[in-house]
Amino acid sequence: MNIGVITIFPEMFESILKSGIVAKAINNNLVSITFSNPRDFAEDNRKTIDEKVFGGGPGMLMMAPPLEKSLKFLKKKLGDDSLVVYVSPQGKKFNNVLSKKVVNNNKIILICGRYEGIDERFIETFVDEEWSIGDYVLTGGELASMVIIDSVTRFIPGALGDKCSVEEDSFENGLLDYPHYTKPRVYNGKAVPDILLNGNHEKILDWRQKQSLGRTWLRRPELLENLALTDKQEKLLSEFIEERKNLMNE
Ligand code: 4FV
Repeated sequence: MNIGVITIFPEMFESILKSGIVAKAINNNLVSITFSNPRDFAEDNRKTIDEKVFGGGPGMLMMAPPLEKSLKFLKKKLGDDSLVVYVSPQGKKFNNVLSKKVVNNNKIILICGRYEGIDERFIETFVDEEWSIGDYVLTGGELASMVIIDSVTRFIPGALGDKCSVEEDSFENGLLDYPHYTKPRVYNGKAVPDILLNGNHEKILDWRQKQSLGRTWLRRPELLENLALTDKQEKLLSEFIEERKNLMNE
């Protein structure tokens, strides 16, 4: 997987290049990250890459020409068929589906805005997709790009130690994850649910499915709307709701 990043702050990415799953994937040649700094393509010796916004208003905007040269530099390295993504609050919400799509595309160039953003004509001319990591405003696209790189890397075969952990991810089956427990068996007077200690895998699977369904119903009911639950899932969810009702009435 080849990732290109256009940013005026490449040093911000040190954190994911030096530690964790992304660093391991890079060392195992599962992913490469190539940076391009628009300042290196600025026309003046002050390396100006931003200007005032036409029509007035606060703040500065990143100019199209240095971004274009920066993009062409990366496309020469990664290939013209790279998916060009601008990360901004105006984009569609990034999620696991988009994340997996990137892995299949195998080449992506992430454009990190700064200031008020970038010239719209660059977006119209060169950007394939605009993605947002959430409805809040960051000071730059770098953190959003690191979020995307981290998420995508998890889906690269071999990047995560235990192959099956991606399959059991949150959202993998459209549901929130079930609760997890580890040693000590009793913590703060709270014991691990017995069901998890009696080794009956069928019952453990049912309990986990019930918890995932119940949590999703409680915390993100909108996720259930676009899910066709099986009869068994419907039964498990109604059991959860019933048990919860009894719990609340105790
Ligand atoms: C953002 C987001 C985001 C907007 C102006 C960078 C900032 C500044 N990117 N998801 N939310 N970007 O806030 O992706 O240029």
